[in-house]
Amino acid sequence: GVLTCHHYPGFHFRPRGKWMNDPNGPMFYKGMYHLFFQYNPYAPVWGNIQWGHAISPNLVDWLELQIALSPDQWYDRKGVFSGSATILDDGRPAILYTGVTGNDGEVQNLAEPADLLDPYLREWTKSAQNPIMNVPNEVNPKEFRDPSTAWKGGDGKWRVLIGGADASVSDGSALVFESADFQRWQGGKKLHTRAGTGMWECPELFPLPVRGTLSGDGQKHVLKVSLERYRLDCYVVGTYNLTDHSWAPDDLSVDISLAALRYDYGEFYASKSFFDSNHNRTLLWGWVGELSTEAVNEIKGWASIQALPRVLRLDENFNTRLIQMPLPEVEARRGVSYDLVNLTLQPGALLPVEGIAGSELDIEVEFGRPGVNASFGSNLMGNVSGNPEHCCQGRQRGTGTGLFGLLVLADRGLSEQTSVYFEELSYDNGRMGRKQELPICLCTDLSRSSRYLGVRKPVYNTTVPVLSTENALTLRILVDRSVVEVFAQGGRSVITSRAYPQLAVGQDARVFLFNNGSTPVVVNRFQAWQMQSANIS
Ligand code: DQQ
Repeated sequence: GVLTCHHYPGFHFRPRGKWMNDPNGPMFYKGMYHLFFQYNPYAPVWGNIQWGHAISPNLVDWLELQIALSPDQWYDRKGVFSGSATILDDGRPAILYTGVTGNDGEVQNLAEPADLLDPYLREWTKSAQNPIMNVPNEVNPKEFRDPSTAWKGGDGKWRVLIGGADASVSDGSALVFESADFQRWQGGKKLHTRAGTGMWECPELFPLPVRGTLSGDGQKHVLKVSLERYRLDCYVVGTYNLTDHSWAPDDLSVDISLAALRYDYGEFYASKSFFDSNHNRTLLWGWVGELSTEAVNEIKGWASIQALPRVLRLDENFNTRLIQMPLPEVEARRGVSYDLVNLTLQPGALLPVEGIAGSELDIEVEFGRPGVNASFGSNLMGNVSGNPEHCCQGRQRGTGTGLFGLLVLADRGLSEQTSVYFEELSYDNGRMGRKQELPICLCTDLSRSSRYLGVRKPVYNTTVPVLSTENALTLRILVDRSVVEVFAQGGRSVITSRAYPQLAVGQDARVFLFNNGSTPVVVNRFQAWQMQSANIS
């Protein structure tokens, strides 16, 4: 079958051209948000990479502008790769980006607005000094890319991170370059490195305020890298030394690796944060790819979207973790709504929600926790990380005391359904002779999400740490035609996925509540809104 226009998102950014990947250079400048992105205007596949550009007053409605940076110099003729924007002391923005040379060398370049009086900053001038950094000896010159936003230290120097790997592309690192004037850069020392993690793409280091503490300098610094080898974005909360400008993870057991925490346990990569001075918050963008094959993308003519921006903050309860919540501005798109309270789902229940339908929805639901166990949380919650083996495998393992959630993008006959659910497992640990509780699992099961061929339908899983004092589990689900973004327990765990229904589109896209566990589950509150599409032109 052929995929249809039903899958084109309504309130997620994507350009009118064919292909997009990483978000680049997000910033707020003179009342306007800017988003640049890795862009191929000619084909719905990666290639011809340049910087597209769009602006927005509210991060929801977007106006796409002309190409900001195209491959027109010897140092970027094979690609204008990822980079970031920095607002300089006098308020001027500057862009640092990676160019790919004719022989695949990766070099760092500076670009500045051609006309500061143009509020849209449509034209950018590349510096006559480009390229502006030398690749360190121990770094592979073909694996040296993706400058971060720069930060200024107490010593008055700008510092920036570049991603790198060694000659065998085995050890990844984040390299620091320094500059007094943002024009000439020196250095290349490692801020952080890990053997065997492969190339570190799109590294960044950014502060987040610590609430409720008066200790230290009142902030933590988060290192984020995109692990090319595993195609996942992981982060580590750590401490930045203001004197020697070093940084170290707070908890070494969750240092950058497969054991580190991830922003998202679904389809989400090459993310980039920025400080939104308009609202005093840190926002995160991320590239969400397609789960369809290249052949299918050729037919439908476009590929990739940007995730809805997320607000980032530190988790006060689990101090190595971040909380992520969808951009509050998107709530202005909420239209017709429907709610339910105090609904008991008996074991085996599968209940169509009759009051609302659609393929653009915002849903909030709170479940009472079945079988709350006082010992739960205390001994296991501290070491939740990575992907648990026991999650989201259906009922085969152990006896489910909980397996409940929602179906979205489901047709009435349920031949298509995207299943989002919690799984609270308990299994008999024979050796210990007692029941042990596992952390709560969060699952997005796409295995029945589409009747079309040529799309991948994985089951995504992760865990959600839950305090023993919390007696409810919450989900926030944003459904946007082919996008399903799930934020569990107030943003402690996130899974973004893509689904391509054939039947479950428009008013035929229904919502169901279900309980496949062996004990009743109470839906304390269910609220859903139909979403109005954004203006993206
Ligand atoms: N995408 C860019 C690179 C970056 C990668 C090229 C990450 O700069 O390392 O399109 O997705």
